[in-house]
Amino acid sequence: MELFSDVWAQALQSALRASESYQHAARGWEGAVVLDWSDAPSRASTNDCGVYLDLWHGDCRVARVATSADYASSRYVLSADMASWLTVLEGRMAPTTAILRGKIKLKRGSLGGLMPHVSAATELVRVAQTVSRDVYGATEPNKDIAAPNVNIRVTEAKTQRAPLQSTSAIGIRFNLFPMRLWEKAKRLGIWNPADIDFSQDRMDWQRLAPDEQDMLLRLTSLFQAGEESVTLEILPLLDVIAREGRLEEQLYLTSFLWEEAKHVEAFRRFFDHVAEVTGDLTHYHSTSYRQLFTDELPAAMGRLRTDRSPIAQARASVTYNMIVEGVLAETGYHVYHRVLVERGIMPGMQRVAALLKADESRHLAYGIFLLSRLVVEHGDPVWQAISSRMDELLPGAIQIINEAFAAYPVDHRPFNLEPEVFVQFAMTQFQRRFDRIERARRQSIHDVHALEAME
Ligand code: MN3
Ligand code: FE
Repeated sequence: MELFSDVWAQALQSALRASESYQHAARGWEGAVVLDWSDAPSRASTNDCGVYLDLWHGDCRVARVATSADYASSRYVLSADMASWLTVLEGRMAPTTAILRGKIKLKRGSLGGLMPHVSAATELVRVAQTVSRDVYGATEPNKDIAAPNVNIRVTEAKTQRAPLQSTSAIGIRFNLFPMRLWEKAKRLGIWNPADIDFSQDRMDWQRLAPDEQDMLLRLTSLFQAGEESVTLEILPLLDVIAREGRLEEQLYLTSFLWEEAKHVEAFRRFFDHVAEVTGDLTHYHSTSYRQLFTDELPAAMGRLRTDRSPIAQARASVTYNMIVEGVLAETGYHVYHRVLVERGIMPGMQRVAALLKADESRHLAYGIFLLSRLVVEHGDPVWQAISSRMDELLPGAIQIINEAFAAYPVDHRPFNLEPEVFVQFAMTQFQRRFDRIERARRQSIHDVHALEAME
């Protein structure tokens, strides 16, 4: 009895047909999928080592070992080596993460088309996990790793401050990575939102089509609420770093907070002086958006008030830096900036987007540094916490992109924007950073400080 056999395919079909949660999650899904085993030893041609699933509105109509014709007619071919399939089937990596990290490759079909069906894919994999356990005896997903409450080396909240550093023999270590970021922040982060001239922007705004205005209002309201959230939620991290006596990091983090505050100001100036809207904008905030910004971010950051463990710090930084800043803010500003530049409109907001991108790249560089330092200092338990936190949040983050586009007809999207553009950019950046942090498992603290100041 093997994975990717006919018996496995049929067991999977029965389990899918018996699963109410799959039927519900996949009710909007139409189209066949081939799950391809790329390094199968029996492989004679490129098209004969996969399982074909004909999936239709929550049903699995056919399941069998895929034929060449199945490969050619399927909407999606998802391909991976056995090690990667097992990572997913044993619950060690979420399917979305596996696709985004390139562990599972899309040999056929578009990522953009798959995105609206994140929950269907997740349910399918969950069912496949139970089948693999029953039929194949695969191990239970590692609950210890996934559980949010794992703590290692929990240190009691210090009530006493570490001795002052700048008057000690240590002084300030200008060569450390955070000090190099601080130097950059003092040169590049001193722009003033109040100095930006929005007069041309206002004229350009009035000439936009209603759906284009709606799209820009939507994106800006997501940016605005996001920037306010990160400004409010960064404080517990500053407190942890201060109490650990990491002076150089604390110096840099003062610029981090000040920059987030200016981002809040800059977007509000757009609403006040360009779009001239006064009403409530929260109707643009979708379910997944609220989940991340109202629940996950405040919970992960707020936890640092009572739990300063490396695991809690890692989960907070993944949420704040990797997901909110890395997947969402940076991608959003990149696409927003490109749209305005390509249309040659709103020079004031072009400048805002360019400045924000530069500021955020320093924030992300700090996030990568912090996570790498935690991995070097505390080893694999922290790496596992990072990886499982990314799995928890990535599907929802992608869902936010998808939900932002749901308001517009597929064949008539404002500015001809495709969700695919966002996802591709986010994926490339995300992979690069994930790999960077993973390298820290084999590195020393010296290597981590030798990071490029601008990644
Ligand atoms: Mn910001
Ligand atoms: Fe930021």
